[in-house]
Amino acid sequence: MKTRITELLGCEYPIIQGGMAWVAEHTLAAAVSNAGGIGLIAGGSAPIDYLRDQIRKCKEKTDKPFGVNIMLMSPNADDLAQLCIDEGVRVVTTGAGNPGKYIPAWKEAGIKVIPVIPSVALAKRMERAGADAVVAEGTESGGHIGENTTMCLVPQVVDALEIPVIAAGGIADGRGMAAAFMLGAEGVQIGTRFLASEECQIHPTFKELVIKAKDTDSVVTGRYTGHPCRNIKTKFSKKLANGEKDGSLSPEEFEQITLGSLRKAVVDGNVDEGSFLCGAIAGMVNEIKPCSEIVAEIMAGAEKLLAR
Ligand code: TUI
Repeated sequence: MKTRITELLGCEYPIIQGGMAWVAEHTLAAAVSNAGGIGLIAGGSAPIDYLRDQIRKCKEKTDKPFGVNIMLMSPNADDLAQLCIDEGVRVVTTGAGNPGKYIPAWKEAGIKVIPVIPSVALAKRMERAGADAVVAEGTESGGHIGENTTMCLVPQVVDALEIPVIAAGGIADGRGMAAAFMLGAEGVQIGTRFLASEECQIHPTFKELVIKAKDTDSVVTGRYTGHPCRNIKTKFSKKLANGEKDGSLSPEEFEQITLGSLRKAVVDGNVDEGSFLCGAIAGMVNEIKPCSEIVAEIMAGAEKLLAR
């Protein structure tokens, strides 16, 4: 399948793996790239040496293009942004903020720049700032989210921009991909489906929570802190949601008890104190498979529908 996204990124299929903080490390990224998509390594709030090591290890595992996600709320985003230039990274996606100040240097270095955006206004700003494409991310996504849904956001962003649009949020199979293309997207970004992949290095408890999740098993917490996050429902995330609703947990207390909670979920599988970030589509993810099978199934499903 050829779109402006496969041409821009030099990949076989227009499927980009989400740059999930703490989750998206080099094994997963290399597996998705080797499957024909674009794997991403998440910079998150990682130390610079960790990300450098991950980029180099990924290059050892694949000769296909892969990228890095820069989480702009990270205190060391400046250093991680420069590292991408120094290490010859080919694709950068960004999240949780406006990457405008980094775009000129990334473009100068020949990096393809793809900001993740939750609104038309920010999408337009990113196009004007020189972005090569955008990921229009609906509120169905896992992690830090905006308010608009994929179904509403994607066609409006497509109408507002000249550059290609990648749809994200609630896509986990060929039907979702075909639907996104009907809305005008030329690529999809997929996170939750890859959580339940063989190559994903998260704690087995995290994978089990994804596989067991039903349609109603995701919850958004932290709206009152200004950083709403979609999680799998657990005792911990329900406690946060209730504390927010009934006022028993102040925003400061919320920030305090969620500090380090991504690591506790991903590395320790700690269901009492961990935040298991996950999209609303988890109910449809029921089996752990290799990334190559996941990508092949999504592509086969989408191509069949789009050929009708
Ligand atoms: O970034 C994400 N998803 C994430 S980042 C993350 S780590 C984190 N940990 C604690 C608190 C917050 C984040 C977990 N999941 N997705 C892309 C995304 N970007 N969603 C929403 C946005 C966004 C929001 C505001 C992008 C730009 C933006 O701009 C505001 C401005 O500066 O105008």
